[in-house]
Amino acid sequence: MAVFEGSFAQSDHFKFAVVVGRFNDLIVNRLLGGCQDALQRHGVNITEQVDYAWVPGCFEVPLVARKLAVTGRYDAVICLGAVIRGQTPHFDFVAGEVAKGIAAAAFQTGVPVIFGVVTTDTMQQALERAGIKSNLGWNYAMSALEMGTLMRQVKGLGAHSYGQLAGGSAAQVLSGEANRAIAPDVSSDQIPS
Ligand code: INI
Repeated sequence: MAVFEGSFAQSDHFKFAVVVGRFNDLIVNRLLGGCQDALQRHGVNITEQVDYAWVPGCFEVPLVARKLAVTGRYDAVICLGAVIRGQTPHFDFVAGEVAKGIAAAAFQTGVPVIFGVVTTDTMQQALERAGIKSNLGWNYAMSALEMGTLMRQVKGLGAHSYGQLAGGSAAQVLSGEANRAIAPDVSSDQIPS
């Protein structure tokens, strides 16, 4: 039996990217602070081991997250943003697109892309999640550490092991052909295995 589980240590050789949507910067700056605090307290040098990208808002986050993930340089990409319903009628579009885009970026590249986007009805709720009560930036960093360490564990597994774990003939899921089907514009040597 194999049990794969990420940990929160052994992060000294890890590399992370953080993509921040600047919109609602009062909130996102606090999320970024919480995220950096958690990374730092788990042994990550937040200047040398972390790269940062700033984009105008959440809508632009997935494009840059995917671009960074596909380089293969990062153990995880952390996406931070805040979408607040009270401020705009297009909350649903922005929130929906950023969620879909982040999921696609992870799935297409094989790199953990963390959904660190606070979606709330009011600014008060957003503030509560960005430091007044707790700071979800911390949780997003922990997810990145956990997924980064987990992916290093499973990276060496061949298709045979995957088939066994999935309980069947899922080996082809890891093949270049399948990757090309979900990410036709990314050549297979760019997709981290
Ligand atoms: N971007 C956000 O990150 N959060 C929001 O709440 C938001 N609202 O409410 O409009 C928002 N809009 C900007 C959007 O992400 C794009 O930057 C913009 O539409 C340009 O493409």
